[in-house]
Parts: sequence; C-alpha cells; structure tokens
Amino acid sequence: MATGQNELFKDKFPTEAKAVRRIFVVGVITLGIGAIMGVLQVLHRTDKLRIISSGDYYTYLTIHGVNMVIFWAILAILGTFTWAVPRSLDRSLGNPKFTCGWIRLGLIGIILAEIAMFAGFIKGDVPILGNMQADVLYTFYAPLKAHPIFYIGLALYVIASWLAGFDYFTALWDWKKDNPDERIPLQTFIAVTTMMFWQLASLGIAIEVLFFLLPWSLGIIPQVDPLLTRTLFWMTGHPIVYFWLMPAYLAWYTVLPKLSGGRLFSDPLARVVFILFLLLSSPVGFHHQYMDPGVPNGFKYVVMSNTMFLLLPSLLTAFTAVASMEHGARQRGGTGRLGWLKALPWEKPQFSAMAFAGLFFAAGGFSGMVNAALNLNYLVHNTLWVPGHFHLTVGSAVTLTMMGLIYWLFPQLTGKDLSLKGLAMVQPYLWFIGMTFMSNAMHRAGLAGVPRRTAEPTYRLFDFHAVLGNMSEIRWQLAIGGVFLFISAFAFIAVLVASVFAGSRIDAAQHDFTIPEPLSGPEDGPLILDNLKLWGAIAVVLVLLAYGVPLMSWVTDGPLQPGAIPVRP
Ligand code: HEM
Ligand SMILES: [Cu+2]
Repeated sequence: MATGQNELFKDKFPTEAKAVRRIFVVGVITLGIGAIMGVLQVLHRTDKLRIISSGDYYTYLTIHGVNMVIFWAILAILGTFTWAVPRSLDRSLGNPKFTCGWIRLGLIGIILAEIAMFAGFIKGDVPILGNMQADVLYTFYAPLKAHPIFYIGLALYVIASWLAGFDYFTALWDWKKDNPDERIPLQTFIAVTTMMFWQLASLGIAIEVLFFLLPWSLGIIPQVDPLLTRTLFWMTGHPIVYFWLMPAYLAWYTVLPKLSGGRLFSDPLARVVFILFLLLSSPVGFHHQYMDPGVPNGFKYVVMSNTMFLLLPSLLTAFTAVASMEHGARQRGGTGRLGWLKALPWEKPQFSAMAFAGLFFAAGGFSGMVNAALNLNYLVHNTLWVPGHFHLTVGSAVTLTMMGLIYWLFPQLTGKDLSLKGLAMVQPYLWFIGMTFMSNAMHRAGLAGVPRRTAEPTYRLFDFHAVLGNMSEIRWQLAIGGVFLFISAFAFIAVLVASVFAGSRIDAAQHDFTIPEPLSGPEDGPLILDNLKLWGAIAVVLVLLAYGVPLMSWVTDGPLQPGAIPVRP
C-alpha cells in the first residue's frame, strides 16, 4: 500500500513529484499575493496604515479572496491528491501528458484571472481590451460585472480541476482491474469521493459563468437574473467549502496520526465521513441565501435542517483525529487524562501546524453553527463575523494544515531537508497568535454590527461600545492579528525558498515516510462503503431534489408564465 520504506516519493514517482512541486509552487505564490493584500486591507479598514485608496478597496479584496480560496486552497487540494493517489495505489497516475496538460490549463486560467483583477488598479481604458477590471469579490455574482477575461480564466481553471479528477478516477479504474478484490486505499478513496462531489457541485458555477456571466460581460445578453445566478453560485459555493477542507481531512486522517506517533483510530469511520460529505454537501447551498427575498422561508427551514446534519461528519472527524493523537501520545509515553497532550511533538512544525489547525476548526465549527441557524444568521449576515468564521476554517484549518503537510512532504518531493528550522518551528505559533487575535476580534465586531466588505466601517473619531470591549480595542486586535498572520505567511514562504536553494540533501535511509496501518482497517467495515457508483447516484438524486423544486418554479413563474416578457438576446 505504501511506497517502499526508504524510497522517496520523488524517486519512485518522478513525474508525479514534479507535478506536485509545480502545483505547490504556484499555490504558495498565490498565498503570498493573498497575504500582501490581506495585511493592506486589515490595516486600511482599521485606520492604522492607509497606503491604499478606499476607491481601490474592492480590487484588493477581490485579489485577496480569489487568490486565497480559489487559487491557494484549490491548488492545495490538487497538490495533495496528486501525491496521495499514486502513493496509496502504489502506482503511477499513468498518463504524464494528461497530468501536465491540466496543470498548464489551470495555470493559464490563473494568469488570465490575475491580469483581469490587477487591471482594476489601472484607471481608464486598456488598449484593445477596454475598461478592464474584476472588482467583483470572490463571490463574483451579478450585478457586479467583471471583464470577460476574468470569467474565461476561472472557467479554464475549473475545467482543469475536473480533468484532475479524471486523472485520479482513471488511476483508480486501472488499479481496480489489477486488484479486483482489494479495498480502495483510504487516501485514494478520499481523493475520489472529493472529486466526485466537486464535479457535481461545480456544475452550478460552470452554468452560471458560461451561460450567464460571460455572455453578459461580452454584451451578448443585456441582463441576468441576480437570484438565479446567486443560486447557481451557491450551488457550488457551499460544497466548495468542504472541497477546500478535504486535503486537511486527508492529512488529519492519514498523516497526523503518524506525526503524533500513533495510528489512525478507524478506517471505516473515515470512509463513512467522506460518503456523508459526498451526499450532503451539495444540496444545502441555499443556506447562504437566508436573506434572499426570492426563496420561501419554509424552504429555508428545510435547508437549515439538512445543513445541521453536516455537523455529523465534522464531529466524527474531531473524534477520530483526537483519538488518533491520544493513541500516538500514549505510545510516546504520555499519561493522564489530559497529561498525554504534553507528550505530543509540539516542537515539530509539521505537527503543531496541524494540531493548531484542528483547534481553529473546532472554534470555526461553533461560529458556523450560528451562521447555519436561520434566525441567528439574521444577526450576523454580512457583518465581520462571517470573515471571522471562514478565517478559522479555510483561512486556518486548511491553510495551517497545508503548511504542516508541505513541510512534511518537502523532503519526499525534493530530496532536500528543510532549512531555517528555527523559523519553521515558530511559524505555526505566529499564525496561531495572529489568527486568535484577528478572528476573535472579527467575530466580536460582527456582533456589534460592523459590516464586512467596506473600507470605511465607521466614521473617523467616532467610537462606540461593542458587546464586550469597545471598537478601538477591537480594531487594534484586528490590526495586530493581521500583521502576525502576514509575518507568519512570509516566514513559511522564506523557509520554503531557503530550503529549495540551500536545503541539505537527505539520506533516504535515515527517514521513514511510510504511513502506518489503522488500528481498525477497511476490512472491519462493510463492502458497500466502497460502492462509489451507488453513493454518486444518491448524491445526484439529492441535488435534483434540492435544486429541481426552486428552479422549476422560477421557470414556470417566470419565462413560462402567460404574458411574460420573452427571453431575448
Ligand atoms: C495573511 C493573513 C490574512 C489577513 C491579514 C486577512 C485579512 C482579511 C480581512 C481584514 C478581510 C475582510 C475584509 C472586508 O470584509 O472588508 C478578509 C477577507 C477575506 N479573506 Fe482574509 N486574511 C488573511 C488570510 C486569509 C486566508 C489564509 C484565507 C483563505 C485561505 C483568506 C480568505 C479570505 C476571504 C475569502 C475573504 C473575503 C473576501 C470577500 O469578501 O470577497 N484570508 N481577509
Ligand atoms: Cu455553506
């Protein structure tokens, strides 16, 4: 199941290792771009350092959001899976040209979208291309409109991610032919179920961009329906948050137990979790539309109940991750009810980053329950509470886990050791301090009604009391937290750059990068868990039920109504 005890991934699978390195290099660059925009934004809105103009705020915010969650987070997924699938199947992906092709396509998409976003800083028209900008925020739905190049770039990028999925599917098919009676290795199971729900869920965004936003931006159709395009956006926009989380889950289920010195608690439980995500994450996108007038309240209530079911796989994950860590700590000599925590390798950034990520995820889960509750959502909707929530989840649970995973994978992908070890050791701690300040302050500011997505959240020289503390103190915490995060992000980048250029060669014989077998293996769970066709079919039916009803009624009440304005170009 695993690569040979002492053989590095890069020696066993040179083509895949090169692909993973490329994906991670681009991902880390986009993380750096995002971090620069992030710190400028936070200092601007808190009135601590104003070197950008408020008029450009949406340009910064779009570049920040898109680079962080559409580029960095998704590249993290593709890099992780491109490593995990060949590693766990113990065979090459099989078609290097295809792999190289989707990576190039994705890169072209990124470059096009970046050009359109950065053009937002240019005042006036660009020769030939006209008024170029993409100040549309990372949710990019109508009525904000971007230059066509932005939508074309995103479309190519999404297509590249689909092709990546097919790359993993075909590897699994080929493996199955040779191993008809074996259980699918866990890492491949995770990658494949994840790509299945992503392909299903991203149909929403694909339809939105190709049939509505792009033709509208090109001037082919005069207008689009905001409610319809928002719905299509959130059909993808909710499952995408689980898509972002999956490489972190993969790391928590398969790498974290090893880093803690133990073994995964239960493989079948992990499979159940990923099947639940496949089934449940797509039909609940409407919970982002609790405030949309065109969606009936009773329907919103049903969506809320479905959303709450999604807590189950997350709670199962919390249980399994902690149980595996405790098992590891006890193997290392840890004792006591909580005393075992001291026996964990907190000095290793690979471990500490993932452990802090898990803590942030637990906190993010709680604020997420508030977002998901229909009545509480009215209180926090579009306030700074919401960025407070997702900086804990995608901004920390995913980002920190990926930092830890990249530290761990670095020697296996390059044959070199990490340099600047002291800096690497403190880097996750800097993130931990920064995010504790920033997200806590964001949540509290949100409770006090401070809006998100604005350069001027309050009048100058005007202070008011929040639920706890006051505005000027909250703003200081935001600014200090943001600066720590920025330093941490660049410490991570500095460690990687230094290691690429100055890392010493490792002796593979001295290292063990294998992943131990779980305490309870796949054979302890029923075979039906591996029936991906069945789960995929149920997922499709659930999406049809969730989206079919509202879409049908909009069509019959709208264009198909007698006397309605005909659809015209
Ligand atoms: C370098 C550290 C970071 C800082 C200082 C930072 C700061 C901020 C601030 C202050 C906002 C809210 C701005 C507003 O609503 O007016 C924001 C928004 C956002 N951040 Fe971050 N952030 C950081 C890292 C991240 C990471 C790692 C992610 C995800 C992987 C992320 C994803 C987002 C997204 C998606 C938005 C919303 C953009 C929008 O509203 O369209 N950020 N960030
Ligand atoms: Cu959601």
